[in-house]
Amino acid sequence: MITVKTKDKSILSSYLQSNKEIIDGYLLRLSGIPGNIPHTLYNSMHYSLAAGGKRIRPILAIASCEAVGGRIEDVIPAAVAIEMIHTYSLIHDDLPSMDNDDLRRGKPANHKVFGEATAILAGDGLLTMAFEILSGADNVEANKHADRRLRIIHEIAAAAGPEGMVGGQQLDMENEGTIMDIRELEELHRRKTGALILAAIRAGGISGGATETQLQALTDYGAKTGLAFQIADDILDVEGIEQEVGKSLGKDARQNKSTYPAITGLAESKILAEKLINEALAALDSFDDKANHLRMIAGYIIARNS
Ligand code: GRG
Repeated sequence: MITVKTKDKSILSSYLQSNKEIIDGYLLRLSGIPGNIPHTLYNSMHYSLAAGGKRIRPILAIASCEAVGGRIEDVIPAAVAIEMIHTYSLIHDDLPSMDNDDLRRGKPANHKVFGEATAILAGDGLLTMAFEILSGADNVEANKHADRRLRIIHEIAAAAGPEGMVGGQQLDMENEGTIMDIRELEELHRRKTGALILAAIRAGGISGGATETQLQALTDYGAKTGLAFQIADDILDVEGIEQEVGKSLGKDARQNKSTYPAITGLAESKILAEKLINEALAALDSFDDKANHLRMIAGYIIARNS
């Protein structure tokens, strides 16, 4: 069993909190200037960005950048863009035509407040704005490494797109009510949840100037943590507390969805998640202490309550 020392727990919680505040600051500043955005669309985008969330993807990007000796300012555009893409996916996922959920991040889902049409556009707005930020010419630091920036844009687009998250969502819809085997479920999760988490980790490494060997190790870490994250999410849907998780729970079982607990049972799901996290930690063996935050986050991914 992965045990987290009390000292590590407090280091991790202040690391998560301080980086969440940094990301919140950028997100709300970037989306905080209505500019030429029509008022209602702006309010709808801002509503979901300001609704909270753990910001785990941007924090993983920052920790990966740190692990290879990069500076936080190098990774901020990618970190912020990925959180915008993630937020768009949650808005669209909650729509009546998709997962039909009323609650997200402890608040009414976007379409419950702004209506379906505006919620769709708010998601579209966040997705496209993410690429505006990633490719923006005003980022002096990122401009020094145009090659890295182009690679990051490509990787994030591929992870979010039809071969990644969007494709995963399609598989999820198609498989509702069917019993998937573990291999099919793993493939679905690799696309729907894992691809964007892995892209965050790789974007962090690329931003920080990782060597190809370091990037491969981060990729191994990211693939394992991405899957463990989704298994933990499946477990929370069964065992979590709605006020803490901030979304409707028990839906997977009601909708007859294939999940790890449904297929392998709760106990086996927990063992698998822990095994994946141990493998993720092993992938970081060649890194020095600069990867310690990344190591601590791995434990948090399966111990979280939201
Ligand atoms: C609609 C294109 C499209 C994609 C939707 C991400 C997704 C695909 C759907 C969201 C529903 C879901 C349970 C996805 C699994 C990924 C996941 C665990 C999302 C929640 O991420 P957290 O826990 O949420 O990081 P916060 O609110 O903390 O940001």
